[in-house]
Amino acid sequence: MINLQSDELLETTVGQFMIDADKVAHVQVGNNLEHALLVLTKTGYTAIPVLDASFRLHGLIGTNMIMDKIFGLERIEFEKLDQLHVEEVMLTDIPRLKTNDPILKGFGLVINHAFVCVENEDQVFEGIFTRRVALKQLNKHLRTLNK
Ligand code: 2BA
Repeated sequence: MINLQSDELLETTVGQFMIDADKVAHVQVGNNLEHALLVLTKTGYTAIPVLDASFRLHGLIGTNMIMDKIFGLERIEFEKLDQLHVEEVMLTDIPRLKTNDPILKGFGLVINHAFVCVENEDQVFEGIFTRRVALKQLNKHLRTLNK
């Protein structure tokens, strides 16, 4: 257990609490929007990372981005789902963390983002740091302090 009043919390890193890449649903650059919508719907997540074949992080794609792209003036243009690719829709301006970043940096970022992708020095995707994990750790430590 980490004591909030000691330096121990400051020494804790994002890597210790991230969800590892092999447990994170993702799509690849080159996948069409139909595939992305299928993955998002089946996993139940509203947004997931976009990676390339070398597992490098390119951005995020969410159901809202896909729906926004296929809304025409008079109807939903479902035929666009297999014509457009994730890289034409994904969000590329995203915060990124490194495994050895202090957990406090992660806490700060998940105030405005439901999750933040974690990558290594070569931009290879390592996992995600989620708001749920951050709140769980903070809750644990605050309860310990309160005892
Ligand atoms: P959302 O999909 O909007 O999910 C919001 C919260 O709802 C999640 O918060 C989690 O508490 C719950 N939730 C949603 N789908 C779930 C599922 N299939 N299984 C269990 N719980 C689920 P966080 O856990 O903090 O996740 C924040 C965001 O991180 C998620 O937002 C999603 O975009 C992404 N995410 C989390 N785990 C993921 C994974 N294994 N693969 C891909 N993306 C993930």
